[in-house]
Amino acid sequence: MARAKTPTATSPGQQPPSGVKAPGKKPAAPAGRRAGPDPDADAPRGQGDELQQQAGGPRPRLTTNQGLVVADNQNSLTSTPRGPALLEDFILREKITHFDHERIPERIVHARGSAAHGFFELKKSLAKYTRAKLFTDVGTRTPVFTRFSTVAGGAGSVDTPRDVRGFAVKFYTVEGNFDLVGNNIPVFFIQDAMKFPDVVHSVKMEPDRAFPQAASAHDTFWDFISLTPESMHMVMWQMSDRTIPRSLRTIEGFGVHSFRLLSDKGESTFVKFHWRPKLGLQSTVWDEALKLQAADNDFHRRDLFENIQAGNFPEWELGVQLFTEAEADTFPFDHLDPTKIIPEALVPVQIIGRMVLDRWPDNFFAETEQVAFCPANIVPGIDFSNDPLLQGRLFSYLDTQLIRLGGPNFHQIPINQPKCPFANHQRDGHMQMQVPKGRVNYEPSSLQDDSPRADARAGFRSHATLPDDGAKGRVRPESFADHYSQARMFFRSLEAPEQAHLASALVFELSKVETPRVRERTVGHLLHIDPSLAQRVADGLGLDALPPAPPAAVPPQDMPPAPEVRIIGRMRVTLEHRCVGILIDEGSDAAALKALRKAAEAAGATVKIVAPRLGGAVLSDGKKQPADGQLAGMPSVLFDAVAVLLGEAAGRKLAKESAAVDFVAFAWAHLKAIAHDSGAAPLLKAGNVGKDAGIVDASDAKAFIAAAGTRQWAREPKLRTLA
Ligand code: HDD
Repeated sequence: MARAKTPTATSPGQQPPSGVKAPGKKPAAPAGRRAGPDPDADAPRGQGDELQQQAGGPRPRLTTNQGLVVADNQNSLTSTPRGPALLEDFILREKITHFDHERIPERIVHARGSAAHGFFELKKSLAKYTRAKLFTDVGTRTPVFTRFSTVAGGAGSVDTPRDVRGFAVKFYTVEGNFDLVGNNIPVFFIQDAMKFPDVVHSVKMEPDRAFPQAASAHDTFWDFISLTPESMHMVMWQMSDRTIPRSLRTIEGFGVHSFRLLSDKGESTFVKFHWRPKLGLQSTVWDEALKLQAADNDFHRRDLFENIQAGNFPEWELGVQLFTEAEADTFPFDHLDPTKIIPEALVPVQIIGRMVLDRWPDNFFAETEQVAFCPANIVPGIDFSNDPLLQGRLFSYLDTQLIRLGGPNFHQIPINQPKCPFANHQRDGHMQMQVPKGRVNYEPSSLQDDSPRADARAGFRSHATLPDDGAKGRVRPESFADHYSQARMFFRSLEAPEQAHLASALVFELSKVETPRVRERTVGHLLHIDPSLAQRVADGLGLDALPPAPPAAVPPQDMPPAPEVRIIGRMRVTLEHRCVGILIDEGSDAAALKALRKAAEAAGATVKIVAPRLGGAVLSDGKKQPADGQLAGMPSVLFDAVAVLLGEAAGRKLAKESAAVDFVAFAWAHLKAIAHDSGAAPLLKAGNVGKDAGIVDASDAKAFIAAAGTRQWAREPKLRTLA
């Protein structure tokens, strides 16, 4: 059927095709015509123009990548208004081509991450041990970019699975970039980089079915783990509450490997790096972590963003453990084995500075996605150890950036560039951004005085390490053979609730494993770690009998407890930089709300108002209080503590509203404090909320603040069966 041909907009200079009405007079819009943004316009206009005018003020003009000003960003060029698009439309082609290439390969591990800018400030000089200026010049602030990540999930996966968290810091020092690429756990699954592709393949989604995403609770992971005894210490940490953190602001970070510090005289001291959160450690309970996945996929990213935007800058102390080669020789384990920690009773952690993250990136892709960390990025005064995992990493990261960022010039991307001068004779390659001048791109040379030269005094020098005795070969050192002693030390050092969580986590994960022999093989290893743990997990799985323990190359030794591995006791009892949710509805007590909010804010918390309607509710004083979130979309898992202030009628109504019942029931189940008034009593009853030190009268703001700063561990045994 022939239809009227109606233009919707034209570009300046473009004449309307003959026989077509010029824009400016409103033609009847025929059915099925192309949608145009503004058929009434005298001049070509689109939605973009309107938005610009609404926002007001001059704007930069939209151009192509060649700088050509674009007249119409709404319509492609067609032979007639309803005719085919023309290949000639270079503006459309440029735009679509660029869009088609917007994605780059995501990281094979640590794909999902969030990052922030900040600084590291040195408080205590390590000049005796190193000439690295970032560790000698007290008071100096070195800019940093820090990226946190989960390990197993893809870039679009959730923030709160049970998983290790990456903790990677790029220090832009005056002597070049130093990357401390660590995790929130101080040990690793494997001892040798040769096994890295295997452990990663096993934890990622299974290759034939492409699930589960971002989860270790499946057959291939536990198959690998149960055949890899060296992973047992890390498995204890992984199954502990460390891998379900409440916030990225409440995790520790560890450099994992031993590195070397080198003094001016070339003397070497080993060092392990520790990041300690100023807010203390805090984790979720497992049910809370699961519900957070549904409530907010971006929970950790949003938490980091909102706190930085609010000026609640997250802060960590940097600590070091320093020890000599001679001291290392006395340890009952090999410090070059990345499955071992150095207990703090053996080598204390000294705090030397602090890191503050105070600026959210301007652009996620340009910075957080394109940042390229590499453990080989070190500065004079720091060197590697022979840890075989570290040695493999020194190769892998540069290699991965070549494929991920597309070529050898990724160091020129602004987020990766050193902030000190850099110059060499490397040239050309994909995406070369620099325009080097002159004839000389080689050395030795005599044609150009300003061509860069090596500097033996200021430059990087490796430690002159003496070779070990022994033959070349593919061997695992005997000193790496004890796989269970530190796993036992970890488990036995935990507080009782933490031990129960760990056992429950193992039961949860292994219950998802379909192959009985994999489950049983894993429980067999637990016998070496702690027979009571093996029994709890076997009972939780419903095994008829304990499986045999596999042979242990070295029988486990009892080590003194290491209290530093606990979370309980290392959480700060505070509401500082935490978030309180207050549920209100029509008729809520205005004075009580005001008092509670004031007290929570004075304690350093952010307060968010939750109501059945986003528009809010009219309070007892007749004034309308807008809400920050609607009840169904803002459940209590999002808060560290909650309060419920309800008038009599609203309390009775919400007691029949499942989102409101869940609000209080889950706060109770997740061991959080709840302040309430008498109007909220029917709701608390409907949510089966019991009584304990965490359930307080809303009029007692002081008691609420004290209870809200912590979790009610004593409540837990009343609520769920712990393995
Ligand atoms: Fe790795 C990324 C931490 C062992 C190979 N790793 C990556 C990131 C962190 C870690 C935090 C993300 C960096 C970012 O935010 O961009 N990796 C560790 C720790 C390890 C470890 C603490 C053990 C102590 N990694 C390890 C080994 C290998 C790799 C043994 C290979 C032999 N890691 C990589 C990688 C990644 C990576 C494939 C993926 C994306 C990237 O490097 O930039 O090269």
